[in-house]
Amino acid sequence: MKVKFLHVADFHLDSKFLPLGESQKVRTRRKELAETFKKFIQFANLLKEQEGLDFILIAGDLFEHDCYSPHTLKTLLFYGLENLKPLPVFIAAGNHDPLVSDSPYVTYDWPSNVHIFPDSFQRVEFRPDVHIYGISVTPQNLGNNVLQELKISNPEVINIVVFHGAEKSSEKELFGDCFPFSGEDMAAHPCDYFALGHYHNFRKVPLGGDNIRGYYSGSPEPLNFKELGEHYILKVEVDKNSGVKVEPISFQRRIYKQVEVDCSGVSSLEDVKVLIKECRDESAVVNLVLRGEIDPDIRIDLEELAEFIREENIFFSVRIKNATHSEYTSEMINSSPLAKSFLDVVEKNKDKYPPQLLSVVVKLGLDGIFIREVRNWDEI
Ligand SMILES: [Mn+2]
Repeated sequence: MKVKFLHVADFHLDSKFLPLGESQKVRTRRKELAETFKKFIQFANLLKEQEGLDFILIAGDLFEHDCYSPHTLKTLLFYGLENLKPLPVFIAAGNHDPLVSDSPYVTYDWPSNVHIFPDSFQRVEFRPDVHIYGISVTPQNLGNNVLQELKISNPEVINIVVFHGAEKSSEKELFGDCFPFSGEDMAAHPCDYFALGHYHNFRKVPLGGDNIRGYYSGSPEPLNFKELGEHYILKVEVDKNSGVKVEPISFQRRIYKQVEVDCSGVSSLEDVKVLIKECRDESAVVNLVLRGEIDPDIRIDLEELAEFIREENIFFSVRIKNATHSEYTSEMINSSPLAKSFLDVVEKNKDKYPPQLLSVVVKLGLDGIFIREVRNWDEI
């Protein structure tokens, strides 16, 4: 008893790519995303011919409800899905492409090999020995823990579940509240594979636990600066006896990466520019982090640096974070009545707040007083 399929999620076709800012770059990324979708279709067809493929699962956020273009739907999406015939394609809508009355899922005729799951769990008997359960997101059911509603009718067959939801493994990862669930909710069901969408990087579920049966394929293309590293679609084989084999395959067109530049000891912004230039990668979308201890009198002008990077075409696109810090000497503090009274206030309140919080307050306060800039605020 076995089955082979592709699991994809979070294509976000026609994504706004907002963080890129410049419209030319947004257009380029949209085209690249479309190319990646075409490659996925070609790959599915090739696999179907060469080694056999049973179906495709799409775990939500295929497009974005508020910015899809009919052109993309017809000439890219429907055309591609039509091309896969007779291969069945199962779609569970996500929070960006919810199943609402004016959704293209409802208003357009989809190719006949496509099945769109409704707003509560539905079982499709793909074969007598393979059952697929899926559910689509709507504004009404979005906050539900849908795994608590799931009922598996026959544990003896291969059971596959597809939905777009957030594994709540730690407070830090709260990512909206779309179909929240935990590893325990998943473990309660006799299922062989959970095809998940929502998190844009590949990851296994439960995160950090054993008994892995769920996978986030992640988005095939990175969509914002946080989505670093490799992005995949998944080729999955489920064998009721020997278990699950998952092979991540990447068609990614552009790498998003983090570049760290140590600015310790620079004597001007020009020095920082030289250091940045050494990291040149014209094709990469870069999360640039400036680190190190610098003279508090040297101001890191992020706008000027961004302009420089654009003019010199050092990266395709960049977001810069100033994580440098300055040590303020006692001479400096004594020379500033404001700094002195600020530190007095902190000292007087030191029993009321955790020391970690106070050290952040001191850092931000002294930066504000001496360099008139707040650095690193998003790490707090
Ligand atoms: Mn998404």
